[in-house]
Amino acid sequence: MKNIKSKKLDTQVAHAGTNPDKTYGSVAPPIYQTSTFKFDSAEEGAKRFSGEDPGYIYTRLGNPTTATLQEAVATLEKGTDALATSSGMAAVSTIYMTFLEVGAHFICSEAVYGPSRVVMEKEFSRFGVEFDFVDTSNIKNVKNTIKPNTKLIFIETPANPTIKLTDIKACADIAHSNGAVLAVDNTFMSPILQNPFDFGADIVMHSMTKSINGHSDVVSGILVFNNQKLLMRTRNVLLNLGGTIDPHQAWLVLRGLRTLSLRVLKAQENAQIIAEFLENHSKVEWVRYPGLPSHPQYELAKKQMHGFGSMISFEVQGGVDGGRTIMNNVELATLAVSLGGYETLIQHPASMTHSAMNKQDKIDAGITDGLVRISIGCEDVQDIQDDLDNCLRKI
Ligand code: LCS
Repeated sequence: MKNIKSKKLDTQVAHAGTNPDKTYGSVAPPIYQTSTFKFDSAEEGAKRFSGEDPGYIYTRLGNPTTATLQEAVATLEKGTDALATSSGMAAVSTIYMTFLEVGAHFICSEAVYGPSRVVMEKEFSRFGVEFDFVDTSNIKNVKNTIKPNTKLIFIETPANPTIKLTDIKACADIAHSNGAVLAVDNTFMSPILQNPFDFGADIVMHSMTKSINGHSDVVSGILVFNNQKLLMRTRNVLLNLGGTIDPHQAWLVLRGLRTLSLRVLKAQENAQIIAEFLENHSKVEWVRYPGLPSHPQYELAKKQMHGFGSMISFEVQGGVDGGRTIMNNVELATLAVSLGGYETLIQHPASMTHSAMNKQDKIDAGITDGLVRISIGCEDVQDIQDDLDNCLRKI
């Protein structure tokens, strides 16, 4: 479709990404399940490698199915280009590898998806990278931590699993006045509910395992850019390190993406109702959901998000034992990690997704033993509520 960028969001979700099939007119894009591409002559092969001929060479370096997905996500995220990766963690570690080196300093939200923090503490520390994990929901902490050698600021907003928010614009201003790059993990929001480029972010990252694919059947990630220099630096690292996506994986994600706004908006509508139900329940100690006026950053949520999403954290009476009672008695919600699928998933971050984090760091970051995280799905909301109510009665 011509001028897709001028169209409304739902039209972009349905049509973004050029179908590479010019031969048969297939409506669904083909899966180019090939590792390599034939050259018509030695001269053409040389021209492809030199960049003079833009044709494909080898699937790790580029593939038409992957390109369609990248173009679609870049359009939805209001970027110009994207690089799809084999997992969300491949996207995270590619950014770290691209923008950090020995002696460089890194600032990150203290509550992020566990491995995004642990890979820095355990692996990148071996290469002499300096790092600070701070509560970026208070922007003063970022200001006080930045140093002349800070090269990368990485934030997650809302944060996994504390649902704390970080002011993207304020972080971008601090990063840029120091010559650093701001990368935003936008997984919890999807491109439908928040667009970090609008607030000055340099790179937007997603674990596409979550809402973008949305069917809990594919692991993948993506990095989106609106700056050619940053794109090319990152592209070289990704293609050489090899964390690129497979064409079949890309095709499945593109198939899931076509219903992204329908799923995200339905799950969000359900989440608002469930968050209010939990907040008013006598067995619930506290609830964190950006759509509740009780969220300490409700005003920031309204400013930088188009909606409040489908992720809720809460603690019930009895702390960790109460939380276990919920998780061991759910019938509709599934006790499993991951999020952003069509179905409701519930899990315990302290012993599951964030278990590799040091105990004190978890306490400092607000990942308490009693915190239960729920990813609300697209089921009938009354059934989700009845399921939770039934569990809460057992406490
Ligand atoms: N960023 C965020 C915010 C995530 O939630 C995850 C995975 C990742 C990055 C990594 O993506 P992956 O490599 O798994 O595609 N989050 C998970 C979670 O909360 N439960 O299980 C996985």
